Amino acid sequence: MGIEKISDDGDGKLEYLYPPHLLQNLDFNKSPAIFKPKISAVQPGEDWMVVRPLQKSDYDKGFLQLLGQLTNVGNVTRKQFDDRFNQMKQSGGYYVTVIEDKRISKIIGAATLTIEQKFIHNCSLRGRLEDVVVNDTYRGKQLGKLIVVTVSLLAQELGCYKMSLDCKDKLIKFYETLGYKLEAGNSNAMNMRFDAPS
Ligand code: 16G
Repeated sequence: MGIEKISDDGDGKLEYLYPPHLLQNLDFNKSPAIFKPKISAVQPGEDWMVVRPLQKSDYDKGFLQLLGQLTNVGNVTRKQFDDRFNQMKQSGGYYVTVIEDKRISKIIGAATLTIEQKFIHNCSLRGRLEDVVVNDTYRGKQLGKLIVVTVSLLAQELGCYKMSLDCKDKLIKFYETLGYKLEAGNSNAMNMRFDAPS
């Protein structure tokens, strides 16, 4: 037998961004999303798939390349990635969540929950759904639904009074099936861009 290296994490590459147990007890029956067949964060439908918090080793598993299917990522070095990971972990409120295809050690889906601390609503919390992306060669496996419902239930579990997102117009119908609503008189996302127009 070869030497098992999996538990050797001297350089922290397997460290999670947030405690993975937070994903263990999410109640998928609370979501209006319909899964056919039924899947969840703990049982994503294939034994080669896992839903888990981001790890530093995901730099080598195509995480940034996957984000590149959403928008411009730039040339992020390993040091920049590790520094940002550490900053997110230290400040708290960042729940970058991924789906890995363990057969090939590749990240095939991702979504982020960020949490804002508020004074309003009795010092409540507001969740934001960010950077949702799924590798489209895995079509038909309900991965988009799975990752969005996972972080949305996590927001509820962590005490957010609401969860918000902005998205391309063509995705509105998709998000509506998962419980997101355009609120009458309050359905505009507005941006002021400080980066160069792409
Ligand atoms: C979408 C994403 C947002 C992401 C942005 C990037 C969702 C729900 N929304 O709006 O999180 O940051 O695209 O686009 O995933 P940008 O590079 O034009 O800002």
